[in-house]
Amino acid sequence: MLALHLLSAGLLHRLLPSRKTLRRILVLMLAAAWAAPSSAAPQDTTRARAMPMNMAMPMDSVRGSGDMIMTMLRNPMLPGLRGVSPSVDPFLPGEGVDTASLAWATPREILHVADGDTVALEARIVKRRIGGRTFVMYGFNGQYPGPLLRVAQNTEIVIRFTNSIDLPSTIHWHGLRLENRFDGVPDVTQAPVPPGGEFIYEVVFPDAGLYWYHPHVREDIQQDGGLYGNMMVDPARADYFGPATREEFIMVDDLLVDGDELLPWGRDAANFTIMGRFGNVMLVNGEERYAATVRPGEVVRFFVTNVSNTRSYNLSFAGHDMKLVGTDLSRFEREMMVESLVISPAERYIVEVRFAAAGTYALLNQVQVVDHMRGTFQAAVDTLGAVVVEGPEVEEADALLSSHSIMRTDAVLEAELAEFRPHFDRPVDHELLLTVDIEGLPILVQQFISIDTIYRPPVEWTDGMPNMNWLSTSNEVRWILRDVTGRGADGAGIGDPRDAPENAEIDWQFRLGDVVKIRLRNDADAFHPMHHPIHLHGQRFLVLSRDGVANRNLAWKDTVLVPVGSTVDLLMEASNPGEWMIHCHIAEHLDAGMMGSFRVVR
Ligand SMILES: [Cu+2]
Repeated sequence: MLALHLLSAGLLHRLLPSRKTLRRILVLMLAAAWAAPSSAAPQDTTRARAMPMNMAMPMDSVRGSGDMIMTMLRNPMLPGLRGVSPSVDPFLPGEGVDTASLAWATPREILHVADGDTVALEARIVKRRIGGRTFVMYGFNGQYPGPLLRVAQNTEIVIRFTNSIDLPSTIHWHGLRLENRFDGVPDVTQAPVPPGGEFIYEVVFPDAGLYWYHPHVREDIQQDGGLYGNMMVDPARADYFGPATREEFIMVDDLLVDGDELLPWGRDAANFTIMGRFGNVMLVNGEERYAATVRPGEVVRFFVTNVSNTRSYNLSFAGHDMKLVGTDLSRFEREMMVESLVISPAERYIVEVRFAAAGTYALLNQVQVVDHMRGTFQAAVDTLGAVVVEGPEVEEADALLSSHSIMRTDAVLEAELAEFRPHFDRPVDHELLLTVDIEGLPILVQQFISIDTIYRPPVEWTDGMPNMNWLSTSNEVRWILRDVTGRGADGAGIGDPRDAPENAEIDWQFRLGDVVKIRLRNDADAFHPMHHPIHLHGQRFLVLSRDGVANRNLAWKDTVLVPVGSTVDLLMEASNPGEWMIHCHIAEHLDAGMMGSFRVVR
């Protein structure tokens, strides 16, 4: 087996039989392994600790797609791979810290912060109780999620950040067009803040809406460990939002639990780098179940943020249409009713839901699950919580019914977009191919991943190959933004595609005020293609089109989901000087290199 490790992927392809034949062999091997799990996989607890495929999980905490993951993880590893573990040492938060000395995390507070105020945010090691088990995790000011900072548009505040965790850290203010030196990118805009260190951020809020903050160092551990919080920027315009009786802030997340512990992260590099780290426990605002109680006739404005490392969601409130109002940096041109909301990591959406009648309505995540081992698709539903509607109808129910049925347009946004419309049909300025390079994984894993690309769902809603994924680390997997500008459809039009700048080599420069068309193309022929939520720092962009189909309802965004095989055209306004990141917001893809930068100069 060790000797086989040394073989390169290229050599493998020449030596081994066709994909179809291999798939048949693998399926037979898997069938044999599944037929005799107890003899093939001894339930030794020390090995279970190291190998997630043997771990046990109480079924009461497992639902829907989480259930799917656990089923996969409990299956024995491919024959020939037992005892193989990732090429990184395990890491858990707070190793060596006396758990008894740690404070229990508390639910988030809402901090109303006025112009010029200073807020202290401290990243701490905390104890959390989730599903009857105690975990050592992280929390800003000891809270889950971190404090919700509520500010007025066009204000400026100061954040005194103290790093009291066991890793270097920073805070990135996701979506804010703030001064470059406060963007929180380690070794680009600031030195990482060492454990025990401090950093002062000056944070401005030029755009109304919903934002969030999180570390920009090892997000796969720190953000996943609980370091995230929302920022709500209340609009200067009184008519920005329509009538609603209540506001609810929802941060959706998932956590990967292995028996009584969290499944370890990689110490020096991320594990789970192919698909990203999918959790098996769904969390809303850090709790296993979301619960709200409203009265009949209420219209609730939900502010939704996806803070998961990799999981995208398809959210709905059973039986209720949602009015789609806003997203990352603005409202939509036109409000519209939708049945469900697809939200990828780091995106935000603002939706309004009218609850007419008494009852209990589940908050659902309804997705299609691909089982890469069996090559099958199936529907999966997670219940993330519920809204209970009870009591007497609210007095303003009739007025709310009529206002909720009106789809408003944003005249201010329309006027602003008029300046940009002349640029909509211009040629593409820059084109990035989103792809991957995998080398050095065990031969069977490499082959399986290669074969598995026969199934290329546009979005991977869950992890259909968790064992392979767990073994893949940033040492073997390199996710790539490849600048193929002017190189034609396959990226080979002009010059050798291998010479195209990748990730850190990308060196775009724009002038302040430039309007730039950026094409993102997700390579369906990659070794293992995956969707990518691509995030641009410090600027705002419009999603002009998907696969050549024009977007007829625009909004300013900072993060866009690019499904497998899709081409998405963005129009970016270079409105903020500095050196800014463009990267995938799947935390493990970022760790595995999927980041470049561009400069905006005056
Ligand atoms: Cu990605």
